[in-house]
This record gives sequence, C-alpha cells and structure tokens, in this order.
Amino acid sequence: MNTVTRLGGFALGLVAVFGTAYGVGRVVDPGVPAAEIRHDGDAAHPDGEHDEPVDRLPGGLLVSDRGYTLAPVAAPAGEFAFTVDGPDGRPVTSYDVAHDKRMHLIVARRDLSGFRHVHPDLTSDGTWRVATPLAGPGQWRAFADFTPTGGEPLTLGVDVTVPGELTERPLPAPATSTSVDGYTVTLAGEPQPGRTSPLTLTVSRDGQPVTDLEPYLGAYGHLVALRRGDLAYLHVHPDGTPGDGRTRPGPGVTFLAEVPSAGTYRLYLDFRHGGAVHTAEFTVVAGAVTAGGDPRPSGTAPTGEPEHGTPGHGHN
Ligand SMILES: [Cu+2]
Repeated sequence: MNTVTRLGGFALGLVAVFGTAYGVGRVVDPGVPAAEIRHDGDAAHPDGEHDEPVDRLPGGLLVSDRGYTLAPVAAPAGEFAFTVDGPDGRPVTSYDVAHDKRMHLIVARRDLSGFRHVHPDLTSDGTWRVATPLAGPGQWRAFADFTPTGGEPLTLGVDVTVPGELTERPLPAPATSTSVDGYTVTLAGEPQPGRTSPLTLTVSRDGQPVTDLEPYLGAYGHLVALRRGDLAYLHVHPDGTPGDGRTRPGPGVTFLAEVPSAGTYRLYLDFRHGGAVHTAEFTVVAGAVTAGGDPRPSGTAPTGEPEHGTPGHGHN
C-alpha cells in the first residue's frame, strides 16, 4: 500500500469518527427529531395524539437542564448534601412524590461499580442531606431523580471525586443470572435499541421461587440502567403495581426498558424481601455484537463509539 492510499484510508477513518461525533451532536440538539425515542404504542396513534417526544436525551447526562441545576454543597464528614437550584437561582424547596419519594439519589462509580440508591432528607432551606453513599475512593456519578412541583420529571447528574487510592473494577461479563444476599435473580428479555422492551427479573431463594416480595417504591422492584461509557441513566418503568389486581409479588417482576442505543448497560434491581432491600446487578448488551464483543451501531441510534478494525477503514 503506498502513502497516498494510506493517507486516503486515514482520511476515511477521520470522516467515520467525525460522522459519529456529528451524530452525537445531533442527539444533544433538542430540536432534532432523529434522536427522539418513542414508546412502542405511538405507532397505534396515527392521529398524532402521542406526537410529543417522550425523551430527547437519556437522563443523567446533564448537570443543568430546563432551568434546574444539581449543586453539591459542603457537608460534614460522612454526609452527602446538595441542592437543586431552580430557574430563579434559588434552591427548590417543593417537590412532587414519584415512586413513593420526593428525591431519589443514585450513585455509581464511573466504572459502574459501587451502585447505591438512597433517599435524602430535605431541610427547609432546600438542602438534601443523606449519610454518604459514596463508598470509598473513586470517580463517582451522582444522579438526582426528582420532579419539582409544577415542573417535569428530571434526572440531573454530577461528577463527585472521592480522593484516595483508586482501584478500577472490571465490568462483570454479561450474564442472565446473579446472586445477592442468598437470593438468585435471573433475567429474561433483551433490551432493544431505540424502543421499549420488557425485561423480567425472577427472584428465588434456596431453589424456591420467592412469591412474597414486599412493595418497594410503589412496585415489587425498582430498576435502574446505566450505559457504559457515559453513564446515561435510563428510564425503566415497572409493568404493573402492587394492588392493581394483576401484578403478583414475585417471583417475576417485569419492567419496560427504553434503551437509546446499542451498547453495554449495567442493570441494578432493588427489591425488598424479609424487611431488607437487596440489589441484584446485571451486565447486558443491547444490539448486535461483533466477534470482538464491541456493540456495533444499530440503524436506529448512534452509539457514540467509532468503530475500529472494520474492513474498509484502512487501518492496516
Ligand atoms: Cu429512590
């Protein structure tokens, strides 16, 4: 291969990278409908009844959105504190209850380890306080999931560094079964890029199905999904609620997950049994996968990851 050809190949590679970057930029632009994610049901409403975009960007990627800003504040050792500053620049003091709480604080390290889901207390000046869920050194992402009274539901995210010796934890391989606190939890269903798909998590203990799960946050489980690479925080809705006459307290709990792109995700299921909350974690891959294990961009949404080693890109 001569130099000109090699340069040509290099230029093509650059085009591919910039093409991807442009795709990401379009996702960020709130005015571009290409990145809108719609519920499956929209196809059944040609009258336009549900034409409003459900989401323009996954949650948790922004520290400030729609006039609201997540702001950590100084706190005593062992405590984590923050405010949500509203459009007037002052801490918000009035919130709506969603999933049984006015504020859900989720934290995870950037390597997707250390997940915790806690519920801070609001003081009258608008400061949320909680015993710190940041369990040790690392680069953490903190997500505040809330609905300001009179506003829309929001998930804002902010990076928090806990100094100390950092140990990077490798992401566990994809699996459909995991153990936590003596329970075995299995996962059925595959997230599909660009649309809503059901995921069912089934809980057993000592080989016996658990059929007396206790309600937690208005459901028989609470599922959070974070995308590897940027920790996008995904909307996952329980399919059915306790007392609705059809939803049973286990062993299976079904969620409807909206996955915005092909890629690797970490799922965190909080469920309550025996008076305690347990968290089962899974690594899942959405979309087609290459032999090397890297997800390929799907036709429905950009992954934000340039492909390497693809034939024709001239990297030889
Ligand atoms: Cu919560």
